[in-house]
Amino acid sequence: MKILDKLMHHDDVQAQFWRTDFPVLKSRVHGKPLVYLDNAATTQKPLAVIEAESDYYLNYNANVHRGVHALSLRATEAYEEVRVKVQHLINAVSPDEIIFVRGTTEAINLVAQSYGRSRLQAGDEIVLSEMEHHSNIVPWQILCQQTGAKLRIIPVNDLGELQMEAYADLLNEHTRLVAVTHVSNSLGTINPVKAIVALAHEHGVPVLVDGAQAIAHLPVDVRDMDCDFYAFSAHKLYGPTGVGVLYGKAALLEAMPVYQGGGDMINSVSFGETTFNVLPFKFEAGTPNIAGVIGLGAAIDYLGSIEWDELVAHDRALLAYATPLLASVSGLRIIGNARDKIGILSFVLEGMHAHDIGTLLDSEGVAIRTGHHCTMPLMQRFGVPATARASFALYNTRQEVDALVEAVYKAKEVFRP
Ligand code: 7TS
Repeated sequence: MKILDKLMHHDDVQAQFWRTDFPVLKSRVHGKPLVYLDNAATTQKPLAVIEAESDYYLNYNANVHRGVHALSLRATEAYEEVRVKVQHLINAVSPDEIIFVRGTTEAINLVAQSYGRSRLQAGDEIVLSEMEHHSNIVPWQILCQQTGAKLRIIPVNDLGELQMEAYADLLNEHTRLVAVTHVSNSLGTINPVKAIVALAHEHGVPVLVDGAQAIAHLPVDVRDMDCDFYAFSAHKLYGPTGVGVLYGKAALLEAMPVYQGGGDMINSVSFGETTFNVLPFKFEAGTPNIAGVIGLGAAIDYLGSIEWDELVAHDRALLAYATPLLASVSGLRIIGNARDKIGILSFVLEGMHAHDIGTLLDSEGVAIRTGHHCTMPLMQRFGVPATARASFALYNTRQEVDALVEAVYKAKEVFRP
């Protein structure tokens, strides 16, 4: 125990050091030091990311892929360098497999409307799980309305884990696509994506993995996972909002029809016929979020200065510290107790609505998210309308967990009958 304490302490010292890179963490809220535990919604940004974006606007703002002038060339170079950084971050084969989009949501809609709409028809089936975020449900429902395909749902057990036997049973000759989350945003569950992909591939079915919650918590290797598509948002990876990535295997992306039409995605246009650009530009219509992409590059560089082992160990240590502390609060139930999970703690408190917990915690400076977390089917599965959710990032400390637990006790006092 002593050794564990020491290790955890070392871990906290490290987090205190990382904190200094994030200017907003010095803020006070309602006169209290900010305890930011809403990282699954969006992470805070290190100064390096903020400066990279402003450096672009201050020093070389220009459009990409179109100008021969110096600023445009510099902007294009900076933008394209990030594609290579993303390629290395997720171990894609080629930068052509990296499509810049608005975020996870747009990445999934792109696959649904391009890949899905061109290939699916009535009677086909798409397999999702019960723990999906709405952005990995609704695009498929729209596709089902358009094509007559049907959704099949992998159930979740009481711990919040996918039931793999049920998944195996769902795969059949009608299955055309599997779309599952790598990590649940409401439960923290890490899904066995490699096994999920392998099983689907046995049936010749491609798999889209929603990596929104995984990308900042786990090393991601799309080649090892062998997924066909992988989607994530920069803003959950210490980067800016409004930008994200769709990874797709080159052969699949090549064969897919274009998604949006406009500038940059064409080869030549006449009123009679338009021919399209090559990968990855074929899927990037219009002026992209150049500053956002450059900010994403800075976020990847920032994370590159930290060992994954350290990040994962810190996340696990915080979760291991916080879980028993919260669980010991009388009337508190943790939703999501998967054996393999990241630092996300969803809970309900007897006799209190989640929104009241959120408001009372806010008055103590503790920022958490409350509600259904865009996973309404999962809330139904657990028989709750909403949860309160604390989610950790690299800069969170045990001290902050203590502040959370203390604030929960205070909130309970307010609601004592
Ligand atoms: N998929 C998962 C698993 C998510 O957690 C989210 C966002 C998305 C997709 C959508 O990402 P976006 O960047 O396109 O919006 N999740 C959350 C959350 O848990 N709280 O706020 C947003």
